[in-house]
Amino acid sequence: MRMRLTLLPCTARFVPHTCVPSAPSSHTPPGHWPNTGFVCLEDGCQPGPLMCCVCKEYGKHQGHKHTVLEAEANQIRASILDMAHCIRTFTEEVSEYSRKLVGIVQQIEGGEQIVEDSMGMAHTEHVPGAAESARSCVRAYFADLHETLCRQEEMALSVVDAHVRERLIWLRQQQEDMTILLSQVSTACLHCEKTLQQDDCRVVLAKQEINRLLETLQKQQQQFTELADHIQLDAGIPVTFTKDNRVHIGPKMEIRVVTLGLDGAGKTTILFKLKQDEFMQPIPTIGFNVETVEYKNLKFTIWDVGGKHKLRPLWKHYYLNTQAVVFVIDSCHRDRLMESHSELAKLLTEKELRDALLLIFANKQDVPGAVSVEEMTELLSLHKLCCGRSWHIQGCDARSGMGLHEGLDWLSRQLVAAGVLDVA
Ligand SMILES: Nc1nc2c(ncn2[C@@H]2O[C@H](COP(=O)(O)OP(=O)(O)O)[C@@H](O)[C@H]2O)c(=O)[nH]1
Ligand SMILES: [Mg+2]
Repeated sequence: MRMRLTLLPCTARFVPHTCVPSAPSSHTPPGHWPNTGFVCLEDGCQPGPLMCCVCKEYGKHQGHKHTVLEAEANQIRASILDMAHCIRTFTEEVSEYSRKLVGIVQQIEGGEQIVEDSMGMAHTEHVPGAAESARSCVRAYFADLHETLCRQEEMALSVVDAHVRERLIWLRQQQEDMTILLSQVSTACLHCEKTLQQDDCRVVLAKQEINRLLETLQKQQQQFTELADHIQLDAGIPVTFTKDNRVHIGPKMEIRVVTLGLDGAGKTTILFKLKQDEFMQPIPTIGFNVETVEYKNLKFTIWDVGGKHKLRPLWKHYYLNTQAVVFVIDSCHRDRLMESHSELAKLLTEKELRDALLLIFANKQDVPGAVSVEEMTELLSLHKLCCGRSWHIQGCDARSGMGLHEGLDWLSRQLVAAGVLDVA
């Protein structure tokens, strides 16, 4: 909010306050001031404080506190002089402020300035003001953005072109294969037809060859059926965009996720729960489990790496090309929270995980007394720890599956800018 000065009303602004003496009293001749000599000090008499001997003793100022006129006048003169000093300082301050205002307006607007060149010749030069500099800054930012977008668009188009090229090569190869297959089938048919019309001896002699031919045809038919079952002939090219403007082609976008956390936090249980309620191995994970979990238009390849102390140095081998880290914390194990905190802090310093999303599962929320998401955020100082990266904490119960899909939803929202359906 901008502050403004409250100005005096126009009429009052330049009118100095003057002390008007009271009108002559009734016992003085008109046009003459009474022989005052005194000044009344009573509050009620301030509009007419002058006192003559008559009104002091017998008139309206009788018995009032008073002072000598000369002393009072001198005191007023002294205070006017004091005030004059203050007014001078005040005027200087206002003038200085006004000068600064003029300077600031000039600095914002910019303008012509006289400068001397190396030959000592004076000429005018345009000096950009703050407004122009701010506009240039905005233009530079958007030009840069535009350039980046153009580059990203080129890359995305080249991905589409490469996909189309490969697909067309494959389809043409298929066309050729089908033409060859058809000609082989028709040659075999002709051969069979010819054999049918031959005499018995030749038919019998051709038996082996015909069997070989029929066998080959059967194999080819089987291969063709398998191929036709697996391949969907669809001209569609489904496109998905990631948040960093990369393009993905295909019905599902593949995401590489690594699940980390202390041993016993529930990583394997989460993985197996996501993998459709599969039976969970009751044994601790020694090496790693890897599973593909499909969810909406995403295909997560989840690496579940053992969390025992000795295995933690191995975690780093799983970081490369990881788009998201799922860090699992056992919410009912308060005395291990600090250990989780220090492992998480280490992870966040890893260069290869710099751009990875971070999803924290506060697991085992079903256990009474479990640390809530809010408390966990506070206890692990997550806002401070994860500052500057995309992170989210999600409460969950891996046994029932509560909260797991919400976590995947968050990941999908972070990764996909526009999906196949959004763009269509
Ligand atoms: N009550 C409860 N127990 C869980 C939960 N998730 C995992 N567990 C149990 O915690 C133990 C360790 O789980 P596990 O998945 O092997 O942990 P990991 O070492 O991180 O892979 C197992 O006995 C699980 O049954 C949960 O959400 N609630
Ligand atoms: Mg495990």
